[in-house]
Amino acid sequence: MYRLKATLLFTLLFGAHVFAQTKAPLPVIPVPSANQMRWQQMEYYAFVHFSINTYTDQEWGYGEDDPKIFNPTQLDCRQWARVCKEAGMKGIIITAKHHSGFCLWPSKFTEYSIKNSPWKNGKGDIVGDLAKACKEYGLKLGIYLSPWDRNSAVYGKPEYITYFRNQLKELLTNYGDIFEIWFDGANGGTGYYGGAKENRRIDRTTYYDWKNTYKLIRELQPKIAIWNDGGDRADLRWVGTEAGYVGETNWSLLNATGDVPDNMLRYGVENGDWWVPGEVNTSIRPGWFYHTYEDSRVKTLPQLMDTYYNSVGRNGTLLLNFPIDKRGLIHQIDETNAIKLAHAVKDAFAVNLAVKATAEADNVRGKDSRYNAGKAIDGDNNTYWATDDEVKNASITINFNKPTAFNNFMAQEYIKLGQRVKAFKVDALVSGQWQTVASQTTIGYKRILRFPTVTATKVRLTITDAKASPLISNIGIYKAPQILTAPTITRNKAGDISIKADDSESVIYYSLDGSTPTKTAAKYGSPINTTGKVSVKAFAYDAGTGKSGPISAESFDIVHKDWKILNVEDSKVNDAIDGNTASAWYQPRDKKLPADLVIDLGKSQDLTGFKYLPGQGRTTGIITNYQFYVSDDAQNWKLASEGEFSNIQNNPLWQTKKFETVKARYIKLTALRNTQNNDATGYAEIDVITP
Ligand code: FUL
Repeated sequence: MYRLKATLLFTLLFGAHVFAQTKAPLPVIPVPSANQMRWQQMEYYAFVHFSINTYTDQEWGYGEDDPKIFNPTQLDCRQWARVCKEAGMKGIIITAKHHSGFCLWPSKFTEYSIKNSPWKNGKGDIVGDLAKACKEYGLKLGIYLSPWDRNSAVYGKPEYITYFRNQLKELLTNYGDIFEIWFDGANGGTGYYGGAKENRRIDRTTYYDWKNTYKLIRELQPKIAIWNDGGDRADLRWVGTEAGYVGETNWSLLNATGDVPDNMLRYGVENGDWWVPGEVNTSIRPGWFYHTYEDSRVKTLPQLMDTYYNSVGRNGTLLLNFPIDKRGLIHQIDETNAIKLAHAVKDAFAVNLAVKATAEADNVRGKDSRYNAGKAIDGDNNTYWATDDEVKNASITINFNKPTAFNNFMAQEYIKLGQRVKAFKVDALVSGQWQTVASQTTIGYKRILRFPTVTATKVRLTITDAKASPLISNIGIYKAPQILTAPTITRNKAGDISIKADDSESVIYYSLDGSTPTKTAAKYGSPINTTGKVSVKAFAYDAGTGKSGPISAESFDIVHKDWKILNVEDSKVNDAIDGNTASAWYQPRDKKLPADLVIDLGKSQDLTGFKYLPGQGRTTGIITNYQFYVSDDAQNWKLASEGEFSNIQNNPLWQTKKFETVKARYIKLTALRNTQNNDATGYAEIDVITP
């Protein structure tokens, strides 16, 4: 009894004293929910886009295509899961229903699904197959259910919400745990709508009654993370682009209410009152759906590596899309490149040089060993270096004790107690002198910086500003191997081909006949003049390491040398046919739609299609609906093609339209509508396709 009392007294006196000195840091609100935390730790997972429009070569199905055309010959969800696993991903989100309304599971509530396709005689269930495959490979499953349904007769009416929720119930009940649900922001517009074929507009803020839809979702799947681009705030946010990056400054916060303009999507809101972390969604190819003509446009290792650093390395997660091909498989090139990324990431972060070093901080919370510098290099995410409450500017120094080369720096905040760091810098002690390697803003869950190799004995992380005492749970210092980039191949109006590598020290080898170049191929020196169709391939070679970079490929059709734009006086209009994708021409401000661009090809040609590239890096003047005419005399025009450039707003890349062969000397592209429903019209390039 006496001993118990003594212990109690001791604890009260001394224990309380120690406790008072080193109270655990209070959270800086808002903080992530357990679901958001679990999701963030996944870091990298896959999207698969597959639907009826895979078979019509479209990005967006209109909702009218016959389910009979959906007939994959080798569909294998286990292949998808194997590739994703080998690619280092932690889950797969499937387009169970894309905008066309076509369902990849046999929904009881519609006939527009695989049950009316020839695949497995209508007895198949792709969502079910994928759920099984994910289980087998230890991956989590996510669902994309398009709120917009271009097939449904009741889309736009209140009955559709019941239909939509019925489908949600099927998907969230029958396939086990779902880690994420994805509701795309493209909502309303033209569609088949059960034969009505009309334009249906909805009010994105009210139509779906998200509040009650979320309630239903959380009841069915308590551990889910909800991604929503429009409507009410959900758990995760879009980063405002599909190009594969989030802002360098990236707060995992938004405000619970109010509009979310692009800059908030990109950078978050520093003083936001709602935890909404960013997810970087991008495709491994230009499009989300499979198109054979994109086989040579699969993102290469350096491009994927950039995407990785610009997402996972910037406090985001990476949702990388594989377009499933017509066979029902992830294409070999996509597989190869994604696995190369996994190896490169593994190699880059294989050895954390900080682990064997010692660490010291200029301030440690309550001088308590539970919060000392060592906690930032112990490899444990649940421990952290913390400062006293009032200290928002502090340094931690990692001492290698000998000159050590590195080119990557990684830091993580203990975000369970909120995102705090507003600014930081990294210095290196090189030959006894401190040099600043990087000055940056936010850290968040994970921040990775790349820079030219430095050899230093010490590395110092200084938090220069924070919302409250910074809590650093992990620091990583790495020497990542160099990655050679694929050279850029361009052809100007005169037909001169230029090839450029990002690395100025490498040698470029190339071929002009579509064959794969090797080190015995021609060495690039200066621009090569070409007069006709040509298929160029090139790669950079680093003689220092004996390593070759990835091969880049570009195909060019007939040269533009004799092309003239007839209906515009402005000489800058040539930017639309100069072969330089970085330059663009825009119709004068007072020009109303429809707007024409008439081109004289110099002589009569057999044409089988055309290509349009909107101005790059600008969000204005992007044509969505067009007509394409041909003529022999620039007087009498014949319509060769008309339609929409689907998803061009989010993916403003080359648009290819094919048509029946026609002979013509003059072409006319008529812009009917643009992404912003105003009259701006721009062209980075227009090209033709010949047989
Ligand atoms: C976009 C959609 O319109 C695309 O088709 C794709 O599904 C992408 C992930 O989201 O906004």
